[in-house]
Amino acid sequence: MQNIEQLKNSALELVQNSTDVKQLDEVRVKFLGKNGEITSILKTLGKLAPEERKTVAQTTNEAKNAVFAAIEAKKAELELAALEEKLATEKLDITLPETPYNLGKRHPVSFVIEELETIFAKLGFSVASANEIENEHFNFTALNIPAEHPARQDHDTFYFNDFEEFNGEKQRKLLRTQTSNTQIHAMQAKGAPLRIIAPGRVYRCDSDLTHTPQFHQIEGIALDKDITFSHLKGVLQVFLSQYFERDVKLRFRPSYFPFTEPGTEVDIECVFCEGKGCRVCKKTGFIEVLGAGMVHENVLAAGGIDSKEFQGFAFGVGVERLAMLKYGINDLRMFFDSQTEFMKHFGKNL
Ligand code: 2U9
Repeated sequence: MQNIEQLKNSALELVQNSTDVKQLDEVRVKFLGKNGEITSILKTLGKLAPEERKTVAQTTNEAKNAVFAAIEAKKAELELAALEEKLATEKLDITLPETPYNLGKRHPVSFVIEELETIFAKLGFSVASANEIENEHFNFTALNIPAEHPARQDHDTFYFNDFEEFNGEKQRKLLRTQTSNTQIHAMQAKGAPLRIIAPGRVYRCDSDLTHTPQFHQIEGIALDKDITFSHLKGVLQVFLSQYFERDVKLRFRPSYFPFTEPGTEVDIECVFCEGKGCRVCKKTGFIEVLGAGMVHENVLAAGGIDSKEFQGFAFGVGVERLAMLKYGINDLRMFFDSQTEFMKHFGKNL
């Protein structure tokens, strides 16, 4: 019993004299470890006479608990002291350069599409999409573009060699030349009233300074019982003013598109010279931005819509063109060159 008391006292002394956590752990192992000096006494209890066993066990357990509690308390004390010392001496060098990393940027086409989706969402339009591989019916016939129309000729359209059956006829497959197939599919699937925009990739066999074989469009359509040309004017006024972040002045010129009647081309007052006349607007004060009109009755019929009950407007705009005008990008081909410098300059942080 005296031995146990001595053992406890020497353990407690070693605990108190420990100056770091490692030393403290050595004390724990020495007394309370698997073969520790206090643990060993507990293991020999069986050899003692029953009347001795109880008191020895009790005293040993008390010693064990006291040493364990002292170790825990000392450990907390040492850890706190170490932390305080670290906080007092450690200096953070905020002038060190950051670890360099190359974060990508969003392509202007992507963020312009997102900007326009946000604007049109506020006007009650939802976003629709359809396949880029289409057949002649959905790309041309349904849009009132007759077989002899120049846009159908091979030089404007990328055709595939294969055909698919539609309306009992063989339809040649192609890469869509505008996103309008989306609206035809939506009319057939959802009917009217309908208010959607169709952003997406389109393809035309054309390549020069101002044309690339692949580009992006956003088209929109609004069908209801009482939609008029005034609604078209109002929607375009809000859309272009929000996009260009100023109160833009619009000019509507009569124009012809097979899928609209009447049709119009829409200009904005030149964003570079504010209408005074400059090189960009060729001294006219206006820049052409989009085409629009009231949806042709043949197109409504192709979408399964009764033109006696429903009518509406549609418009189409080139995404790259809008991006060039707002962000001062002067070469269309830069959008597709995959030059990282272009993205660093015109891209948007994610
Ligand atoms: C349906 C009915 C009507 C979409 C329209 C235009 C006029 C137009 C051009 C703008 C620049 C194409 O990218 S561009 O070269 N688009 O001028 N687009 S009306 O009319 C539709 C579309 C779908 C069912």
